[in-house]
Amino acid sequence: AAAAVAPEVTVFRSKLPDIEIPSHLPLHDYCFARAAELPDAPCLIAAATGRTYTYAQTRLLCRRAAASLRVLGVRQGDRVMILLQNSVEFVLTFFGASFLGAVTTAGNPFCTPQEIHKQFRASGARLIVTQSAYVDKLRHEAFPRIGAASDDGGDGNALTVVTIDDAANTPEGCLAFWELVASADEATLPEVSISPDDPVALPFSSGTTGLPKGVVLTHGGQVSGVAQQVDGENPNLYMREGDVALCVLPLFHIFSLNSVLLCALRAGAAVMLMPRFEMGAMLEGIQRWRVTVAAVVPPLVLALAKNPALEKYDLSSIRIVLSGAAPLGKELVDALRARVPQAIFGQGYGMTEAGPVLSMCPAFAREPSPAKPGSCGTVVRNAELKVVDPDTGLSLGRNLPGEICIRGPQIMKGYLNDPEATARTVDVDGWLHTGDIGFVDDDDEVFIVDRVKELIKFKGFQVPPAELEALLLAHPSIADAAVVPQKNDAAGEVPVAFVVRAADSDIAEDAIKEFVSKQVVFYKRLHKVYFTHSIPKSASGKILRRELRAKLAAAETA
Ligand code: 4UW
Repeated sequence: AAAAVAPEVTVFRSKLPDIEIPSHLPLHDYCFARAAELPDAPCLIAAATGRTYTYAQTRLLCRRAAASLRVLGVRQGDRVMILLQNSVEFVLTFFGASFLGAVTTAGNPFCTPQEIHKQFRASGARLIVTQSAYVDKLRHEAFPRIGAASDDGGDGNALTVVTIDDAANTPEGCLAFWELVASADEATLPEVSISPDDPVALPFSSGTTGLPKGVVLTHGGQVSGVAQQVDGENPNLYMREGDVALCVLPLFHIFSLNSVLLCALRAGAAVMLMPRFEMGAMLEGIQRWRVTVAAVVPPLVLALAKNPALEKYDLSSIRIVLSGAAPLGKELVDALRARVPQAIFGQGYGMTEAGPVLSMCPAFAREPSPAKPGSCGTVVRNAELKVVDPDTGLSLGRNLPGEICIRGPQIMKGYLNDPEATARTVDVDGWLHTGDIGFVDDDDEVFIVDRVKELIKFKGFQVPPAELEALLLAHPSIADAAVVPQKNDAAGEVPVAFVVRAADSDIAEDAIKEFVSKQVVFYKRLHKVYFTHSIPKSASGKILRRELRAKLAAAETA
């Protein structure tokens, strides 16, 4: 037999030279590397209170938070859950855990108790840092009883809950964050030896299929992911001291955590933390603190472009508008560009599992090069990107759409306790398969045109169809169901369901929608239910989602 010849692979790389990545450093030392040089530079700005924290103060408070967590029993490798809006306490808990070699899993505080519990249980966390407003969710029967480990009746299962509010408002059984930090002594912190392969963050993502899974991101991986954006002679995302990054996108999502918080700290910039999106407060904050780098998602660009109040604010400090997490159309950019004419608009393309950035707008570089409208920029440095035929797996050349794959030191270590899902996503050669369909053009720019994975994105938030399908199938009046994305101007995509009623059932659309909304966070709510006689499936039983999407598209144009 003829010797097998390896098929030719077209690999796309950055035109910028590779950089030296200090991946031996733990993430906290890497991110605070400039704290000694810039002790008095602003690091965190709490927009809600107007308080600012310098680099020296922030690093010290992070170490005190670490000492507090240690007093509460957190050890290397343990998981700590963060259930907070963007806040100083989020940052302190994240780095506090990192200093101990512990791992944080950040959840969306707006989720339902059941949704929070799934992440809590899967992560194996025993301690949650939250706000008193969310403590009732943690009193749900699914959770262990809240209390100190010593008064758990000896079963060792009590849940430690730390709340960030005024100590006077600490709910029963909970501990006050700032009391703990005030009495903590950073000098007691043990020396922990952290290897680049140790986990530091555990965001949840459904990836290309199925239910949300813990994505194991390591110290070395996150250092690499940040370095690819902001390190080197010619950083791809050029930030420096004096810059102020807008942090309004939730820190429990990887875009904000990595490309805003971690990147800004590494660069010596300040981070303006906004607890939630509120237009007036955001514009006020941008004006007051002279925000220079605004990380946004397309629905935020839409809201800004449409808002007449913009005229009343001085937004002239903004030099970069970085959009990601969902496609950004040219019309939308043009609509906002008129209001912020001095800024460079561009996109990054990220995925939780990819660590997160695959490609970034080259116009954000220190030595910028132009990007076309609609492009997601060029592949980051120290990484390889290829495009493969989704059916044959064979590599495709320029301008040919296929599944985008990425390889490099920044990608996830794998899914937590799920080697099968990991193997489906990262192949034996180390390529991470994104489930996104796109191409690379003659100028090395990446364009995303479609998605082959199951994921639905509502305003950039993940909506895993499998999760909604499981809820629907649990309803006695539903025989079968499939959930797919439908295009929507305001949200990008919304989840809609195809439902087969059980024999003799005449359940109505509203009843189904309500049944789902009671169990899920707002962005997972069904926007429409289409009743049908059967769900199209492949011979192996997989839902033929493409067929259902085509049906929707046909109905829209009809
Ligand atoms: N255009 C079209 C895009 C784009 C996109 C993402 O929730 P996840 O797992 O993760 C993210 C992360 C986004 C991100 C992180 C860091 C960063 O700098 C940046 O650029 C500004 C963006 O969204 O969802 C991953 C999926 O979201 C879609 C795509 O389908 C991807 O697999 N997606 N960015 N610019 N689609």
